Amino acid sequence: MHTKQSNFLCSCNIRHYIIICICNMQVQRNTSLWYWAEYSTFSISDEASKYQLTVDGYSGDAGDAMAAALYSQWNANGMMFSTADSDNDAWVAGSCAAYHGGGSWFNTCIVSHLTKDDSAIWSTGTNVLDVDASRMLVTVY
Ligand SMILES: [Ca+2]
Repeated sequence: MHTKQSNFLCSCNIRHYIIICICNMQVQRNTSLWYWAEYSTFSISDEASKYQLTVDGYSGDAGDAMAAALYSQWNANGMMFSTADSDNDAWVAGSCAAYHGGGSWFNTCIVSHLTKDDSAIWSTGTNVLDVDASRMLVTVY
């Protein structure tokens, strides 16, 4: 069973001026099956810190693409948020947001990119897998 059907419960650490908590990501791969990833810790810092992400405590069946990617330079944990006009990633020679489109907590670059322009990415293996659809369940405080 790859689809989680349950009441959404978000458990997050709230720090500084955090007003949005995203802790449950769902992706649909080309098999039409949905997979999910939930984090017991998902906190975002304030604007001055470029909305730095702390993510930990994975559970689910999608794999932990945000905190335990195959290569550490793909992890989103600890990264600041980047967009095409605000490059805060760890890729010195370029901008992950300009290259992939969308915005995210890019490292160099990322395998958990659900706002990518053409097709979302969620992967923990050797291949970066495209997904057909994705959902982020958000709790606003
Ligand atoms: Ca950069």
